[in-house]
Amino acid sequence: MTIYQKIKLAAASQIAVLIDPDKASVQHLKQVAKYCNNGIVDFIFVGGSIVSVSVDEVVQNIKQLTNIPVVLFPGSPLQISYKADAMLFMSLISGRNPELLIGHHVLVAKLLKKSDLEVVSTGYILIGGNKISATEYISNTRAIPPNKVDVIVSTAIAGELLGLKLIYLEAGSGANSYIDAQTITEVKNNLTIPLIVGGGIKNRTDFLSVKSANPNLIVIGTAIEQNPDFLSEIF
Ligand code: 1GP
Repeated sequence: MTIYQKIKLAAASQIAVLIDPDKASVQHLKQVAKYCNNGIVDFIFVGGSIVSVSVDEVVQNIKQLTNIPVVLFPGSPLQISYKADAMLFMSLISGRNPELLIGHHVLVAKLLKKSDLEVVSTGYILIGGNKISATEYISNTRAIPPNKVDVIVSTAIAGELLGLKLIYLEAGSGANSYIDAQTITEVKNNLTIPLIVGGGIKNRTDFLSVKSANPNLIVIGTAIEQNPDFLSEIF
């Protein structure tokens, strides 16, 4: 089964832990791997806005600790590792920065085409309130305001119609608020492709709220960075 099929076919929301390569000490990875190996975590995502270590090495370290799929969630083309199982090939469709809509993709297209990496085209939609997230700043784009549900839904539909295979609703890493269940449901009801949701999940209540909308995959980063046992607390 491909990674894409695994994301698409699960009946209930699956969980991905986002590993920021700069914060991926072996000790932290070991703590996270414990939850990967007992079936609580379905995927490990690897990526960040700014990275100062080798993503390749981080992926290799993860691979030594667990067999669950490692999916690249690259903040830039510098974060590609052919040791990963798949890569989200993200187009930042909430923004109007051509480099992040198609430019960076052109630079690495030939390399990806001849690699064995499973490449999953993903419409990345950044939703944000008053606080400017690192993603918003670095990408030089504006997030869609959370109350503009019609714009969020229309953007997701446009992504599907353009042929993208996944939609990722992103509140931003460490965001004050996660994406509300009603918005997720509205988007989900308008899509036939799988939906990933992440950003700002800080406690069990936040997690259960996102889960109630049943997206295909829920991504958690910061809360697990701060406390790997968060994973045992949310169920
Ligand atoms: C960020 O969606 C992910 O890209 C996870 O966000 O770090 O807030 O969990 P958090």
